[in-house]
Amino acid sequence: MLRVYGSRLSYYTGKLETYLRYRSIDYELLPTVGNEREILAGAGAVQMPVAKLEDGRWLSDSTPILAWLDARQDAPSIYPGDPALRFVALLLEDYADEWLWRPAMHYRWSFRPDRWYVSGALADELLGPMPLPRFAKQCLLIRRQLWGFVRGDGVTRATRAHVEQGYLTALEALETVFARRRFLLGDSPTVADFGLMGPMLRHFGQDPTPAEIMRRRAPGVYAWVARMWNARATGKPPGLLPAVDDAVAALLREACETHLAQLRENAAAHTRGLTRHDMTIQGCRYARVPTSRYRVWCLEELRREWAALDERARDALRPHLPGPHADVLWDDAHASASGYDPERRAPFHRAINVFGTGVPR
Ligand SMILES: N[C@@H](CCC(=O)N[C@@H](CS)C(=O)NCC(=O)O)C(=O)O
Repeated sequence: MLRVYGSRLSYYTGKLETYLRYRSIDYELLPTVGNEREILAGAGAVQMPVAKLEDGRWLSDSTPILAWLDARQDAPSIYPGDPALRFVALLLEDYADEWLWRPAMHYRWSFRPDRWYVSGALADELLGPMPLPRFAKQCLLIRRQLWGFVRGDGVTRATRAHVEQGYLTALEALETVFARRRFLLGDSPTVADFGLMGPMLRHFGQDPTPAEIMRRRAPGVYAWVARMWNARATGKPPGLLPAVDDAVAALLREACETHLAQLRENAAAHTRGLTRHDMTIQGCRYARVPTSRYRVWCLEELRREWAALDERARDALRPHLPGPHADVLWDDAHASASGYDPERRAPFHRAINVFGTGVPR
């Protein structure tokens, strides 16, 4: 039995829960609030989710948690055996984790119906014992999230349309994929599907405004969210694509133009010691976004995966990884040292939040 500290409304808790259900791993969902001291001491950072094994060890960060759990399964892996397809899956997981986060927070907290629904649910779930009226708890939550993760993360009148377009583009690409097959890369879910469940399950598929957009524009994606939630490993060979098709290529192009461009700017800012920086993504200028040491580590991990590929896999991938953004994967000019988890102990490391101590400062 795994103890998972998180929330029924949390992005990365949804990703982990989908995986645990897929593998039929028993877990108990516990609140983070009220257990902060224990979590901080055991896991290094208070974030959702963190998990505790029966032997007392703590696990942090959904990406290494999934990798660690999956390596222990006596069943076909969610990481594709083909090295090129494995890289595609890892890149899409990171794009889902770190790029779609901004539109997910924007839709949740910028739209009135969404923020009142979510703040009410979070107030009940997380802040129950706090001696304040429910309305006051909701106001506290809305202020923290809106100023921290929306306005504090570069969403302004100038960038809002681009932020929303990021969601719509993902929906369009995924709708094309799910018109052809059940999961992103074939007949079984890979880590790319689990990664995309982060934004798609608890935010876009559940918050009123983006969920209505999903139902109208991409009913195939809406059905895939339910399919993923209900998916159980069968033990059969995964039946994945022999190579990237045009539908996945469209998503990869978007991931390069957005997420890899963001990782490049973030790494450059980190090297220069900047706590905030400007970035231009697909022609849209974001001012003073917070620099993330955690995302420097994400880039290091992707670069490590790229460096481990043989020439055949690289040749298969290069046409789908457009420059100049994808250069960040192989060009040493973009290398930046996070100094995070140097002993490679994740998910049993001392974790850090994506931004400083939680919300951007
Ligand atoms: N990289 C981590 C990110 C976890 C994370 O940032 N979770 C959010 C909630 S979904 C959180 O706890 N944010 C901290 C805060 O709001 O202070 C993972 O993949 O698990």
